[in-house]
Amino acid sequence: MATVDALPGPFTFDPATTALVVIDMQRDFMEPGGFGETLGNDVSQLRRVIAPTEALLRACRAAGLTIIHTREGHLPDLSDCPPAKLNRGEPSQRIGAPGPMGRILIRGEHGHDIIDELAPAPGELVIDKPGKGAFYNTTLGEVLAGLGTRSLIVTGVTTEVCVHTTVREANDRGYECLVLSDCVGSYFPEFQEAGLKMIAAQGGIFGWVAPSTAFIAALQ
Ligand code: C5J
Repeated sequence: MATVDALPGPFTFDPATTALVVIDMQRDFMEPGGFGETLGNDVSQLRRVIAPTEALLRACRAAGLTIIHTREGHLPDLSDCPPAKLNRGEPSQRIGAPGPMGRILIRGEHGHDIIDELAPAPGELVIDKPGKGAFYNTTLGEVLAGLGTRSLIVTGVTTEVCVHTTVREANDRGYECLVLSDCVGSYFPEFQEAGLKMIAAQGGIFGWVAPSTAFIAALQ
């Protein structure tokens, strides 16, 4: 077992039953011209997450940890995108509309894929998800059950949307979740701060929070 100095208290995990989940580090959220920018966001806010996540991936690969990447996106015919999601934003820039990186948030398009810096290594799992949570309408639950996973180390974007939704889903399913504060990002600094506080408040109501350096130190 290993222990990380975290909030609201020590996070103890067994690397053999722990998986790193890297959420939605896609061009569509991270680069100009994608889904994130069409919703009016400043995508440069997310760039600071890349370097610590690269270091984290190196450490997790060296330690032999299970690594899972997720991508948010939809089928080309949009049959998996409910109107409540589709009808957001300016009509010419909605999900499925053509953009500089291909159709916005559509599987198989350049913008939908993970940024080059954090590209999955051979053998790492990639879970495509139509929603904000990584468990909704995906095989993630079955995959984790098959691996005997008990703890999740969660990173990615955005803190208050897909990271929060996934951690809440995971917590309800019995996983212990550690969110790495410097490896998650929001377009809104105030949401980043509040989003992290919400996880660890109330005795760790749905998880723990620590910097990636503390997790890497515990892993070694
Ligand atoms: C959003 C995400 N923000 N990956 N998706 O729409 O957080």
